[in-house]
Amino acid sequence: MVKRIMYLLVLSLCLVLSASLAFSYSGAKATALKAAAVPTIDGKVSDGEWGDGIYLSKAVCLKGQAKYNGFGNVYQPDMIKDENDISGTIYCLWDEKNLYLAGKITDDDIYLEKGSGWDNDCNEIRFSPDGKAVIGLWITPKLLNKNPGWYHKNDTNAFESTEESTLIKSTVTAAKGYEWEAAIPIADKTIAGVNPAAGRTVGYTVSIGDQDKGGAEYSMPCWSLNPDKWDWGIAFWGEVTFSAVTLSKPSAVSPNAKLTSSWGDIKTR
Ligand SMILES: [Ca+2]
Ligand SMILES: [Ca+2]
Ligand SMILES: [Ca+2]
Repeated sequence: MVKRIMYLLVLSLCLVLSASLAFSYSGAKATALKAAAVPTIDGKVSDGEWGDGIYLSKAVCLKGQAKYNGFGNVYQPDMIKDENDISGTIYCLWDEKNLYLAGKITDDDIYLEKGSGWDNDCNEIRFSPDGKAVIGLWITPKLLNKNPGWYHKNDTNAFESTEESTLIKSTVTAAKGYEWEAAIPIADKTIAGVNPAAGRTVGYTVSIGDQDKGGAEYSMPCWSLNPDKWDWGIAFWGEVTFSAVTLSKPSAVSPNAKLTSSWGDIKTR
């Protein structure tokens, strides 16, 4: 444990010294562990399969009335009732072949009627390799209530599309929530620019889009280390480092990561 803590301290110091990205980051440091065992992409986030993730709920999201966040999204955190309304955990692992992403979301009113990413219940995950270009993924368990899909927009190659994807598997439980898993080949155009590799650091931000009542409501828990500040850089963006440390032992899925930004294991801050 001591060795691990020392490793994290050194890692954190290196990150501070090497920080040169353009966004005014929130100060959040996350580590995405390497997948020793490839997650089974079956649309079920099994205990221990993904390690710990970043937990999002009303308690850790931005407060206040509807706000524009700079990406074209309006956040309405005041409309979130409780953890049953919307909450959940987003996961990230990597290896030489794939970037692995997953989400396990509690939502008491599933809405998947639309053919776009953000008009449905969805998870938003963005990376930025340089603090300028954004690689955005809006992943929904079902497009038009049929199959998993996503809207993705990548500034590094100007690729933008909405489509179903066989890379994503999902499970929807009406009135309770949904979960999804994806293995995205590193060379896939949707994530061009992320280039996960041991020691590489990129910007990231995650949030959950929640449509309820027939799509009439759009509240969005957005993870933030500065929930009282609405500046989109300070509030939303953190840095994630892809680590050579592997997720090698099963660990319980933690709903308590809260403000600790961690993907794959308990890490940092
Ligand atoms: Ca699985
Ligand atoms: Ca809801
Ligand atoms: Ca919903």
